[in-house]
Amino acid sequence: SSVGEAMCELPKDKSDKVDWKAVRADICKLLEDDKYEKEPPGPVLVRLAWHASGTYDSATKTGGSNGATMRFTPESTDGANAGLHIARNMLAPIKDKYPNVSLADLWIFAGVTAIEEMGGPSIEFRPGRTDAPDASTVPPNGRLPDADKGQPNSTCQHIRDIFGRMGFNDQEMVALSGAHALGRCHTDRSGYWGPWTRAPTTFSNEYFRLLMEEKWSPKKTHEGKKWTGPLQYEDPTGELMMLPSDIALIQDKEFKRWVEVYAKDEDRFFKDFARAFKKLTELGVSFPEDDNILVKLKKLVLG
Ligand code: HIF
Repeated sequence: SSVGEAMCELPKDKSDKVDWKAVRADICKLLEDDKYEKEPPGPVLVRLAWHASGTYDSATKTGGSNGATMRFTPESTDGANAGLHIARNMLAPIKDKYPNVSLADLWIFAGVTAIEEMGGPSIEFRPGRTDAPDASTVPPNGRLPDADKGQPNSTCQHIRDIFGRMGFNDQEMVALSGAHALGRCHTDRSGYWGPWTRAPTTFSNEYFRLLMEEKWSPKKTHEGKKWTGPLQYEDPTGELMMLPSDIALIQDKEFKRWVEVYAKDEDRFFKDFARAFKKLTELGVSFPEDDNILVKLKKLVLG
């Protein structure tokens, strides 16, 4: 019957044949590689997973992590993605070793693994993303957030516009923001400088505690000279930083309410973050296991 034929033609999900434990072990090896002692790869891998996902537009159902479209222009040249070729190149040998893993899955799996290995919550990972064969589904540039858009009065609006487009509410936006406990800004990538916390390879609620407890003022100098970069904030030691979009979270009553919650309750932060990050990285992805319900139903009916 035609139904029977359709069943035979169902695409075989290659990710079924992947030894994900082995892939994970190779990602862990990369995270600990002495070659990157000065700046461990964890944070930039998290940024890759987020930027691959953060192009999603719920109105047109375009963008998102499916497709691994950041391999193609114009997405690879979006200013917001500066420096992410470093993360993509780090993962290339792992892709070569496991040809059945899509790059789209690998970028997300690496980010999720990095969060867990840096002490964060475990985040449920589902494989099933496929790689777009060409640039025809690349989203337009400009969908990722700007750290200083709308200064000084409508930075919060910009954050709500961008993350609202993906389908997030205020609480989820603040929960996600805690990932800035990780990593740092690079003057040759974004123009900003410095880390948010003193433990940039430890996932914790430190970002929220620093936002609440430190006095943040506009950065004026850098290494004894006048700071000529974009507006950013620094703590009294000048060693830590916040972007205007980070400071916006304590300038808005609704956002600040959640900053306070997460500063006080790390378990709550971990729980909410894990859920929001999974949602972020699954935007626009349809998983074979969703289809499997139909396959099972058909089998049940047809025997
Ligand atoms: Fe980032 N983010 N982010 N970010 N981000 C940078 C670095 C990291 C924004 C701007 C920047 C999120 C939201 C926003 C990480 C993870 C997440 C940098 C510095 C900028 C400018 C890049 C560089 O110079 O290397 C803005 C405006 C955001 C919206 C408000 C997410 C929540 C916090 C979604 C998220 O998960 C990580 C990790 C890094 C560190 C990368 C590194 O190489 O160390």
